Amino acid sequence: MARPLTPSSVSRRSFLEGTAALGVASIFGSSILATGAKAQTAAANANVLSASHWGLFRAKVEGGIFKEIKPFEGDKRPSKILPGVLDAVYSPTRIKYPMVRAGYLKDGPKSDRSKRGADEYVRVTWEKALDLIADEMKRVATEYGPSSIFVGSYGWHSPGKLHNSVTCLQRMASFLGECTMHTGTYSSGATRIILPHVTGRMEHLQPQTSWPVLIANTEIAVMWGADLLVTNDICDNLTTHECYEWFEAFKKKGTKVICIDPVRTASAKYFNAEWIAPRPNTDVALMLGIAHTLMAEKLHDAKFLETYTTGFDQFAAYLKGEKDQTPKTAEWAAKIAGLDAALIKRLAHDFAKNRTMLMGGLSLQRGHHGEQTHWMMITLASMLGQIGLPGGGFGMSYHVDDGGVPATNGPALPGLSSKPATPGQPLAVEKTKAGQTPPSKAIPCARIVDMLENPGKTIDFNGQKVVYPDVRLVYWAGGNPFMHHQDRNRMLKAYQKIETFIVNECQWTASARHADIVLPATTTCERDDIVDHGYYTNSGIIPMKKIVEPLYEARDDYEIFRELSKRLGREKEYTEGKSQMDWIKSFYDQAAKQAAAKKLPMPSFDEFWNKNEPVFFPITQEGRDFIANKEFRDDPLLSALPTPSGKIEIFSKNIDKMGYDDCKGHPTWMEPAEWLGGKTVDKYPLHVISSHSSMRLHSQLCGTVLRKQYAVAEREPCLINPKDAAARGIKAGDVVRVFNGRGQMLAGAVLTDDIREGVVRVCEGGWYDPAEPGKAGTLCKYGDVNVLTLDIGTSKLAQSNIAHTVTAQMEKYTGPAHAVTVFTTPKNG
Ligand code: PGD
Repeated sequence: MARPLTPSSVSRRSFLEGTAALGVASIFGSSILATGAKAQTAAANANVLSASHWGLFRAKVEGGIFKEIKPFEGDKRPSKILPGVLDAVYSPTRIKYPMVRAGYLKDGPKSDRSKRGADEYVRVTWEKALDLIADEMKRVATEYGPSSIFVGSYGWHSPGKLHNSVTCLQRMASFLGECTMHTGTYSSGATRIILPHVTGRMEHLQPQTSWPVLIANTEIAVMWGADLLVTNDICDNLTTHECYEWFEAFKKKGTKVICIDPVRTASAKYFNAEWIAPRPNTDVALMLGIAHTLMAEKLHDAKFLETYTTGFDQFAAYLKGEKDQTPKTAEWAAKIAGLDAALIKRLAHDFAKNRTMLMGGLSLQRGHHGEQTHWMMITLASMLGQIGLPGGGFGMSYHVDDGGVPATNGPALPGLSSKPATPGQPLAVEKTKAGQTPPSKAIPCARIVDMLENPGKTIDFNGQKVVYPDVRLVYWAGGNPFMHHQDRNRMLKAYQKIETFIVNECQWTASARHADIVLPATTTCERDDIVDHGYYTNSGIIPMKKIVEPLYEARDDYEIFRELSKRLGREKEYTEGKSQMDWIKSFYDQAAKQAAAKKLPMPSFDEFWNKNEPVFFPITQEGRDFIANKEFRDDPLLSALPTPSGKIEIFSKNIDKMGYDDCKGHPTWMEPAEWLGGKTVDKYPLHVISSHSSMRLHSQLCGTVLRKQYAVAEREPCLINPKDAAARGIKAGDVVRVFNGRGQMLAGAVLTDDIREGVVRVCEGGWYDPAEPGKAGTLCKYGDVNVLTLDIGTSKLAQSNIAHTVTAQMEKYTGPAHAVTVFTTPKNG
């Protein structure tokens, strides 16, 4: 049942502190001006329906203050972290005013950049801040060419089809010329590059065999590096957590679940799963051991392999060890994965004898040679021969965005485009000397630090060459690079090379604290928007009405970039003559047109908006009965896959032709740079994994009252096996130092048998809190795990991040006391 969530913290703290200091009228006054004449005004007393990454909710507003948040009645499992959405609006970490780093205000791009992170901030007017940015963008674009401006700005920002901060930024930047973008994601960077070579598709974006089909047919579900229960709490756009109803039914049916994960996850416990805990980063070896057993015992489906796949022979030769004299037996795999060979053989037998669904999580591919994991999983599923059968095969997104929930036939809701309809002539042209290869327009997102360090360097990427641009200005809106990127200390130094770093943010994140110019952005609660429900299911359209007027001097990203476009002489091109409400209505009307063609009734926009209720579309029978790859199985010729052979490519000629030493023509086990069987363990004997937290979304909401529920000794929790803790004299609740050659951080020890010996877990997303700001190598006082991680690409193929490939050491912390200070406003802020 949905119940009101009223964090005791809400009435307290910063909002009232803020109003006391400034007076409500002055706060609202400046904000109203900021949002422009066309913006709607939030009612002083109201119940407003709106949406967040954590679900749909109703907001109670009294006297212009957001007082209470209540999950939507139709939410199947309201998120326990919804109170954080309210708290984030009034959090002491809110950025209140446009701010400029003192050194930058004095010396501009020639400032002492080693002061980033350490310098004080100075409050400036919006006019001043916007003029500074526009002038600097024009200067860099004309002096060095538009590619010297990086607007890749990767990040999860907030849901909403209009105020997509990344899109707004790139729309404005398009007027300058071709600025540098990113390609790929930190999330699925390896799989999205490898799988189009294997099945012709990004499998994690495909509809999955539906849960009703799994309930009726699956005999074994293997949750492999996937914590369905935790990561389905959030959604890229909007969820009402439908999947949890199906989880319950699946559990009731009593289907066997196996969780393969170094951590006994929340899902393992919920589904009463058999827990198998291999050494981190050894899943490919484990899969190879299973595959070898299948082949050796003739349990593999030779007919399926012949009809639907290509290249099994080359792979079989590798399994047998024909070239390397190393058969990939269960015994071989057992040594690598730290498991029993008998268990690996049993898995092969059980998978072959039962209808088995392999559910691969994205964490698997966030490691060195991450391309291999999902490729090998599909190879294993091919050997089992159940792809396209009800309840069998593989699925790569059961862990996120309600994957597997039956779909509707609802319309797609369009949103603002990063490309204006009539951009006009670019304001600047690229400067390339004769004979010089022009820089690439986009770089693989996780290679940004390498790019900053090495302008002009050429790297391999998926059969192509990428030439790094000489980036002088970085603009981020809607992401937190000083959280999401690996090897913080290397990053800190690389960022000192750029002349200007600009950040639009709602919160004083570490990224904002390292920027030269910081602009305060509204949260979703302070602006009007619209969003679609269900990432894979198109199951509804939700009005996101403004709940309260923008706090302090926060402005919407859309308006910030409109103002910057105006300064570039392109305001009309940016707005296309539309107000915010015109855009929102136009998105809705386009969806309504599609819906009418599908005979799905939708109210008029005015009715929808004024009623302030969602529009939902019904699940279809096709959605309920959906079986992934059924068409391919039924007719492999007419429904051939979009690969060169039309089949599943266990051997890819295209990849083989690239000649990469770190990504061969078929799935291969390659030792990761750091792992429990590797060389680094002599000094750093613990493998660190950084799963996604159940209490926030990446770094979002880390600055809120929710932290009280999970922080240990005020730090990010670090799970450690009691045996590893005892060997180090560590007790539950101790402050520990986790360190390796790249960095060091404090954390709070949590002793648990739910983690494999030799492995520790610190969730990603903890805010970076340097003891000596601006100094590389300094201790992180809170627990940003990316001070420890390694920043190299998965391979030449995908060049994605390898956040889960890292070893470290841990000790009880006995050094000087350090208060955590990142969850406050910086001086003058
Ligand atoms: P978020 O914390 O979601 O992380 O990296 P990402 O940068 O997406 O950052 C979003 C930021 O946008 C927040 O700071 C938020 O305040 C801000 N924001 C929200 N709404 C708005 C808005 O309307 N306007 C503006 N201007 N800002 C807004 C996530 C990335 O981290 C991802 S996707 C993955 S999968 C990776 N995972 C790992 C991992 O597993 N392990 C490690 N060690 N590291 C990882 N990093 C990656």
